[in-house]
Amino acid sequence: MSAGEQILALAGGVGGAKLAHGLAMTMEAEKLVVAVNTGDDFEHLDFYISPDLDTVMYNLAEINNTETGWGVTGESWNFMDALARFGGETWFRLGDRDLATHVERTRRLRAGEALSDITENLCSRLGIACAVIPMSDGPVRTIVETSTGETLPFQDYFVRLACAPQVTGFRFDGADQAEPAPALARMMEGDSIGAVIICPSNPYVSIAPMLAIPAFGAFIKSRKIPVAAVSPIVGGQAIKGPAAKMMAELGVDISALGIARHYEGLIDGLVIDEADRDLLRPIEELGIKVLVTNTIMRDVAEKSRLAEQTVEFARRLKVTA
Ligand code: FO1
Repeated sequence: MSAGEQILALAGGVGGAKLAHGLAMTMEAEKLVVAVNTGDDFEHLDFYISPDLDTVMYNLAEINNTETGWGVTGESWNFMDALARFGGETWFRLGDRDLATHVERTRRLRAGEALSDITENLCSRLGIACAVIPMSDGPVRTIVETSTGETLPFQDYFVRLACAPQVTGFRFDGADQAEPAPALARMMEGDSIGAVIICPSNPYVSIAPMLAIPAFGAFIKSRKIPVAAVSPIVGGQAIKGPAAKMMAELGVDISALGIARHYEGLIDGLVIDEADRDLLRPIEELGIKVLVTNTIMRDVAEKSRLAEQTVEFARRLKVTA
């Protein structure tokens, strides 16, 4: 790979998976590397579940469940129904098809394979041509700090309690000790990456866990390579998920400007929606270049168009610090 040819996209959750899909549809496969958050991973019913890897993988393979935003399309729930009859734990729903991913991933992890190797193999079997790499092979676990003083493992907060607790902060257990997955570390040491794109993922629980890994954060913060983010907040609302609720609870302005301030010093450019055009000036005053376009990705055409525009914008950016 020639110098600067690759794009490193940081993704987690539905927004990240959608833009990753757009990137995969519009770029040559060898030029795209998608690094995926694993802070949401947990062990459940004795399976190792990696929700963001699953969501990115299913979206890129075009087998994602568009109704739920997670899991596989055309899903059946016989396993869950049977488990419910035994009084088993059903708050985290594993569909019959999705279950195959967790069974196979867990088996290989227990046999000693690295998460990144397993991911590479599962993606290849699903016909995904670009690189999809977990942020780390080592464990990093997002812990949600709440106003009652209680701390919650991420999936307890997100799924079991439906994001109801008021958040005061986040912790990423294990991040200090973690290294980027080997394939990512090699890319970060080389010169193939020409730009980084932070997908419209939740900045607190999808992107922050990656940046909390020292070598990962140092690479992004080194200011050697231009970094562009796509705002997950449009018209004062999160397109999906609890980002806006979290921002409110953390006392942050729920807007693309709030996102710009959050990423200030880290990004050179921010892609914002037409609905937020009036924020162009205040964001530029932070020293961040702005691209205003339609950022809602309802279909394949909208994903591809946003992906193309974001790549072009990111490649044109100059490192500002
Ligand atoms: N999210 C839910 O809201 N409810 C579920 O029952 C659920 C099950 C599930 C199973 C496998 C998987 O890969 C993801 C699943 N998710 C579910 C989504 C997931 O937990 C979150 O969307 C992410 O962690 C946030 O990005």
